Amino acid sequence: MKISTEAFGLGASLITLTNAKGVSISFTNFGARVVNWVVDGKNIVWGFDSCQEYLEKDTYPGATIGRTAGRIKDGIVDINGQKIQLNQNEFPQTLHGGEDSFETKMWAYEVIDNGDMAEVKFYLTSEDGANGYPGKLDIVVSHSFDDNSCWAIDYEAVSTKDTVFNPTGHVYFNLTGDVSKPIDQHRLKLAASRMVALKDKTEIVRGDILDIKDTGLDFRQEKPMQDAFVSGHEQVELVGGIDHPFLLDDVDLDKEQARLTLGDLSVSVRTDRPSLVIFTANFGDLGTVYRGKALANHGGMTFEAQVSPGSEQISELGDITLKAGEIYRATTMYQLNK
Ligand code: FUC
Repeated sequence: MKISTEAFGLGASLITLTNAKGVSISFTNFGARVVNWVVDGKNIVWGFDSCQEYLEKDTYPGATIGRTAGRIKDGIVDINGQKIQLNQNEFPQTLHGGEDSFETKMWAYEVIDNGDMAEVKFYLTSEDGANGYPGKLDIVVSHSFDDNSCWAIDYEAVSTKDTVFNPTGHVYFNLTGDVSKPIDQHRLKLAASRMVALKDKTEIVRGDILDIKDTGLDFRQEKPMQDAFVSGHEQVELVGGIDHPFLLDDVDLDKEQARLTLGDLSVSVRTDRPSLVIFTANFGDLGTVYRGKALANHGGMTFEAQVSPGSEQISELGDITLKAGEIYRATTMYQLNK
């Protein structure tokens, strides 16, 4: 593995790993995020050119999200029967762990070269009470990349107090390499026959799980994203695309859960988390400029592996409690095929 490091602004680094196939992937310790994934000259993930640009435009793309990914209604969680108020950065909700969370932190890091695989390990301590979350939390997020072009994210964390923890990775893909082109013609295969319904434009959960078999949101047979966008499905109409937790039918790290394809390029997703939040960048005509190109509506899509948001309202979704001293572990992998 070829490894290079350069300055990325505000004292941060950009670390680039290039494998034997000539595919490269870059990470920065600002938000422990992925910035570039370049195959045949095409950059297939959203990214900016410096930390400053993330702060000016959007701090979420590619970032490690935490302590809790997605929206928590009224920012209230129940820990051991006690109601805890979290920072309400999308008032009255908590989004992605509250304001200035993992995505804007400078993480410590080290790079480990194992020959046909290299690993960038990011370290962060989140103080007891940060954004209202109990417990001092030590987190390690490891991004590894190998000669088969498999990018894996491993999470490990431990808290000094009982708390809640549900991180994710916020990479946006656009396999055209150009964010001004919508992902409508990307084909998706997704092993999910159920999805969590959203209530209204606040995008908190409604309280029910929807059977999506044979609807516009059923991707068990591969089909273009466009088919969902024009399906007229009430949940698609509500948010102008997809911004939903899909519940995986068979949670198993060894199984392909999702595959996004455009032409001869595809990315398959594996995870040990029970759901994938797919967000199709329903930003309308916002037009944020990435690498000189103005973002189109549906100019990218995420696969945010996590326990589905809304577990406070729907217990079937899982439990995001992390007990004091218990080790949290999770893994998600993105495999590039071409
Ligand atoms: C995703 C979405 C949200 C939000 C954010 C930036 O996780 O679920 O709606 O816009 O990212």
